[in-house]
Amino acid sequence: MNNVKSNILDEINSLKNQFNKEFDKIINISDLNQIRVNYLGRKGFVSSYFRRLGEFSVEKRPLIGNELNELKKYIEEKLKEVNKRLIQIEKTEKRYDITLPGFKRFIGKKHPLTMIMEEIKSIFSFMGFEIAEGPEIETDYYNFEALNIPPGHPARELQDTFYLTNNMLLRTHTSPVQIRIMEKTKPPIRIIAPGRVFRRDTPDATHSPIFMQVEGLYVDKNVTFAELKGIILTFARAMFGKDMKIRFRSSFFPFTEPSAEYDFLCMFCKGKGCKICKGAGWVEISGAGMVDPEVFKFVNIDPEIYSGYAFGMGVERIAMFKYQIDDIRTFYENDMRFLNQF
Ligand code: 2NM
Repeated sequence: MNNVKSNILDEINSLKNQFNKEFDKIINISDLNQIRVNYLGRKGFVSSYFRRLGEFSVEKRPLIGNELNELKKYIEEKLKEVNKRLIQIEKTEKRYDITLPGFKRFIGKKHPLTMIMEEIKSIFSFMGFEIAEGPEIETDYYNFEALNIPPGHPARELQDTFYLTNNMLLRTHTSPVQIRIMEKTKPPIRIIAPGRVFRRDTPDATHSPIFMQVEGLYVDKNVTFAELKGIILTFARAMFGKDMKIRFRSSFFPFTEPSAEYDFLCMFCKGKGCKICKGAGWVEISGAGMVDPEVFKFVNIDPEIYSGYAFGMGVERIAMFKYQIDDIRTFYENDMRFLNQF
């Protein structure tokens, strides 16, 4: 009898070991269900031992019954726990197909014109210029009249300007910003006016009806043309290198007197003459001059006390020289093959 008892207890123990081995191999819900049926089902291992209880004496039955109940509880607990984990995994796999390739993320970067604009602003900020902004929709007064461009002047013509009404237009330069600042500020004034400007031009490799400008203005007592040349030269060297040279040619603007157009030494051939500068050794940048006393009268600055210089530059043009781009239109096409190069 003792023998029988110890045998059945050994058998129950080895059944537990067998269960543990099979339990470790469960990888999905169907494995789990199979094991549940094999061990806990009506015809399963545990039930078959319960059915054999009658073979043992009344005194032994509680001990064996207790062992079997413990084993049943043990198996139930372990299966419940793995069931929970498997359900969680199946839910996740339904939401995400982990076999798909990942999404490639673009790392954004600044547009080349933004980078050049920031560089220009930074160079002039370093030289003590404040940054001033104003509206892109302007009145005839600020865009033309206060700049000494009277009615009938060719610069006002319908071909050159986008008019919204008789009196309202898209600014053709950022000079109106300078007028607005001079109206309400007592000199010294030292500003740059960066921004978008508009002209009725047919697009080609060097023209765009929308482009960007930076204009500079310095008004104080005893401001001279020599300082203007100094600031332009300092800018040229900061932008294109310390061996850069500049050249002024006399010119005319209604809002400056005297006026000049200024050139930079060709960055590509260093003055020797090449295709970019068409053999000249110089590339034209923009215009500059001493603020005309007529303009000062519009903004109530006394030209007997103050003088000032002003200059302009096209941002696209500077960027085209810096990056060797031969067509202004490529800046606005948003072609990633172009933009990714910078
Ligand atoms: C240029 C060339 C020369 C200019 C003049 C003024 C103002 F408001 F002071 F009169 N602002 N900008 C100026 C002068 C702009 O761009 C080609």
